[in-house]
Amino acid sequence: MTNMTFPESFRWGTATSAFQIEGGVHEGGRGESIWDRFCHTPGKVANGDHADIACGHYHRYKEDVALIAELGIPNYRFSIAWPRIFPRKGELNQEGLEFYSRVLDELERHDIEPMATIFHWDLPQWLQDEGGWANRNIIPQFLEYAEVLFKAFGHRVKRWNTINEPWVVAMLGHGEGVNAPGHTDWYEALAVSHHVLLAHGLTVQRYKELGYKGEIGVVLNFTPIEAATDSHSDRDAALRKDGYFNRWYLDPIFKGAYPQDMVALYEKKLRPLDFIQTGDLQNIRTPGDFLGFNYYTRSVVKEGNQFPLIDVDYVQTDAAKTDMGWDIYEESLYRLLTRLKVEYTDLPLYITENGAAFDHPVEDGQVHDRNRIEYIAAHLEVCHRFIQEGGNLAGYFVWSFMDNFEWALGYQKRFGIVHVDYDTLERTPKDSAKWYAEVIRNNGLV
Ligand code: GBH
Repeated sequence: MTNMTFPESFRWGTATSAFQIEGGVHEGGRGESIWDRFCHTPGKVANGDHADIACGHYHRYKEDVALIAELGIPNYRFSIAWPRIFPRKGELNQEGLEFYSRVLDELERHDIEPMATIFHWDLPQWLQDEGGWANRNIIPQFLEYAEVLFKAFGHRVKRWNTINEPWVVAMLGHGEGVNAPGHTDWYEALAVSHHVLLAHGLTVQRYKELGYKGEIGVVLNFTPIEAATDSHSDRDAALRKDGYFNRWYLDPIFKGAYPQDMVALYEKKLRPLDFIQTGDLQNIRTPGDFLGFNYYTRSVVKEGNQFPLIDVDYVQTDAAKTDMGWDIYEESLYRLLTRLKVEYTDLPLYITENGAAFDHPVEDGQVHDRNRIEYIAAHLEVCHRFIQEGGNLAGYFVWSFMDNFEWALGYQKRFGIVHVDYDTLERTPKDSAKWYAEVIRNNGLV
């Protein structure tokens, strides 16, 4: 019989992002985002799916917040759509601010604490037209946007995420090209990565300068890497992929320097990283008040040429997989937590996303998603172990509150603990939602 009680102060939550759930893309004065453009470019998103309607949260936010409350989930992480706030250059849209103000009203009415993400990938198209994240001039624009949010909501939102997953913005958006804006230029991707990190650091500084007392931090995505064999060449391959995925973000934020082995490799493969200017790394080294991170899976690699930027091959394992094809492997979350503590930071950690894509039908108003429950339970067990051993894990947010638009994969992948019928937009809490409600009530696994 397990009895895994979490600390009283532990924050249980669930997460979403604006573009993935809101819809209403032409409403409330919202402008176009790079993801609208990407969705409506043939061949970019599976099945030609787009997010014009998505979960219809723009109109159903009251119902959604009420459901979060009914499940007893005390923390809700959501993102603010930049194109609702600045639909066009220099144009501040009050209606956009009012929408999020109404969302906050509902959260307050139900005693749910917000955690707001300033940027979760939906860049205004007008900014992309000026070069987007590849152009360093985006940084003052980001700071202006962040400051508008702080002034509008800083007294109501006590926990901020600057940027969700710099690696994805940079590498999937500008290197691999599977995400908007769909560019495939590794040098550009590294410049983007740098500008995103800089925007993060300067935003934290701005928040503090303005005198706000809440918590602010970045959200990184980590994929722990394992070598397929013990050979030197495979271990080096794993080190490179770890550099590419993880250290490239952790090292500048916590140690004030990019990892030297990766700088040397990138400069050899590409060209000198001349977008790094004097003083940048001091500004990036601004972790803020916590480290948020998203964890889904590990990756096993060997030396090879499948991925020429870093000379690695991806290796299939026989671990059970989610519908994303990702290994279910909670032990690497445990090792990751430990590594963050030993090598990087004593700051509170938040798991700002963890969850699994599995598809189950609605049967008699129920959705029996046992494998999602098992996935979350297994990951919570290692969280508990880490806390027992003195680890500073402050909270856990299930991705996602409801099924939603899974970016380039469209609506096929269902991460929600609440099922969404995309024809009727009806919400049905899955077994996992009821189970998670029980976990929260018990403050742990019993
Ligand atoms: C998050 O991205 C996003 O924040 C969220 O919007 C999204 O819906 C959610 O996750 C689910 O995808 O190729 O096997 O090495 C997660 C993105 C997931 C990217 C893991 C890297 C590595 C898997 N990351 N992935 S592998």
